[in-house]
Parts: sequence; structure tokens; C-alpha cells
Amino acid sequence: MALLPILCYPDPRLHTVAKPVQAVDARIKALIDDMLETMYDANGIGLAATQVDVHERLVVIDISEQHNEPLVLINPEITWASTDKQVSDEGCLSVPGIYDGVERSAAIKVTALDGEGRSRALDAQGILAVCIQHEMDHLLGKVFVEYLSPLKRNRIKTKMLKARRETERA
Ligand code: K1U
Ligand code: ZN
Repeated sequence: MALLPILCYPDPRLHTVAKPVQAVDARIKALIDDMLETMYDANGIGLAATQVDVHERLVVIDISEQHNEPLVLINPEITWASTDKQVSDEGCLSVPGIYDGVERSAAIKVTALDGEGRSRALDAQGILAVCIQHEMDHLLGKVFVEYLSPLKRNRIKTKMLKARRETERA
């Protein structure tokens, strides 16, 4: 297993649209293991392949406190989304230190393949529904800051670029 580098906003590669996974083979299984290790190491509750510069439709999620309930969604599709919305504070491992409110469907139904390539269907609400929608946005090349006002987004972009310059100088 290996820790993978996570792309940081405003890296243009975060705006790549991911392609479907063609086969749940040894390469994808190794990527799942590496993504789970990377997500747990970064104290995240989700990670999309886009964030580790792999542009295939794969996300890993674990909202459990013990970090022992990994959820793998390959080629996920939202088959139903409630018209009822909720606003939750979101964070992103690609935008470290930034949290802000985003409005999303309160409940969703999702179909996907699991880590063994089996079809499954899932009903989600609360933080799980928020996290799945956030991760699926990554697969479409969308970062949560794009829901914020242009003013907030530009401030975040400037802050991230400054942080990157300081890291490069150190
Ligand atoms: O996509 C990512 O970068 C992961 C992101 C997922 C997410 C968090 C909160 C709302 C929506 C989506 C994170 O895990 S950022 C870290 C974080 O916010 C968090 C970590 C532990 C518990 C709760 C939140
Ligand atoms: Zn994110």
C-alpha cells in the first residue's frame, strides 16, 4: 500500500472529467487500497480518484468514527435525488483549511459497483448523502468552492496559491 499525493486547488487537473472504470482488476483494487490509506492518513471521510490524479470514476468513503466501514463506489450514478435540500459545512482534502456551507439534496439513491465489481444500490441521507454528492462532483471535475460566491472563491484561490509558494520556498 502507498500514500498518494493529493492535488491541491486550484490545480487544473481537478477539473478533469473522469471516465468509467472498465474492469475491477488488480490495478483498480491496488488503487482502492492506496486511496483508502491516503484518505485515512489525511483524516478525510472521502476521496475521489480525481484528487490523486487518476481520472476514472472511483470514490472511497468512510464516515465511521472507528475508520472501519469503508465504502467503495465504482462508476457511481445518482438514480434519485430529493427535492428537499440541506445546507452543510463542507471541507475538502484538496482545499485544506477551508470549510463553507453548500446546499445539496438531503437524500439520494445511488447505484455503483463495489470493490469486488458487484452491483449494489444504496440509499443515503445526512453526512453520507453530502459526502457522496461531494465526491461525485470531483469525478465531474467540480470542486465544492465552485458553489461559493466568486469573491469567496477568488480569496480561497489566492490563499491556496500563497500557501503553495510558501511551501515551495521552504
Ligand atoms: O473530497 C474530499 O476531499 C474529502 C472531504 C469529504 C467531505 C467532507 C465534509 C463534507 C463533504 C465532503 C473530507 O473528508 S474533508 C475533511 C473533513 O471535512 C472531515 C473530516 C473528518 C470528519 C468530518 C469532516
Ligand atoms: Zn473534496
